[in-house]
Amino acid sequence: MKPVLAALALSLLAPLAHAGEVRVVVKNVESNSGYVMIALFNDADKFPTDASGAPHKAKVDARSPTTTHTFPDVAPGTWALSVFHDVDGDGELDVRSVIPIPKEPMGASNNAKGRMGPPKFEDAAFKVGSGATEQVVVLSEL
Ligand SMILES: [Ca+2]
Repeated sequence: MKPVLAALALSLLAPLAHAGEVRVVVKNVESNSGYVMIALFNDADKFPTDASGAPHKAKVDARSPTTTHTFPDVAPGTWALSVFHDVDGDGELDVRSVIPIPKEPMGASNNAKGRMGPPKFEDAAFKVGSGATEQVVVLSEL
């Protein structure tokens, strides 16, 4: 391989080599029914519900009382987790019909809670470096 190509190959590999890992421990999962939906956001405007702002997403079989998932290859930076228990397994966060608040248990990193609304990105934000990061999210119902 020519030196230029070798340098290019290295520069392409470098971001992966420095990527971190985010281990998510979801607690207070009430039952084994449905899925635990986990989204890892780096876009504050999309957090916590617009999945287009979440480059990393996972749909994990619900395991009571604790469900875990690990996201590999997460770019270093500021991230926030949004988690909910999709109890009926329809892939969506069910909301109440009269007042639009969630009726399935949910949570966020740092266990950030919103006041009269969803949690804020800055409250849920945590840093990802090149190593492993563990976040414990305790689900609760509103
Ligand atoms: Ca649902």
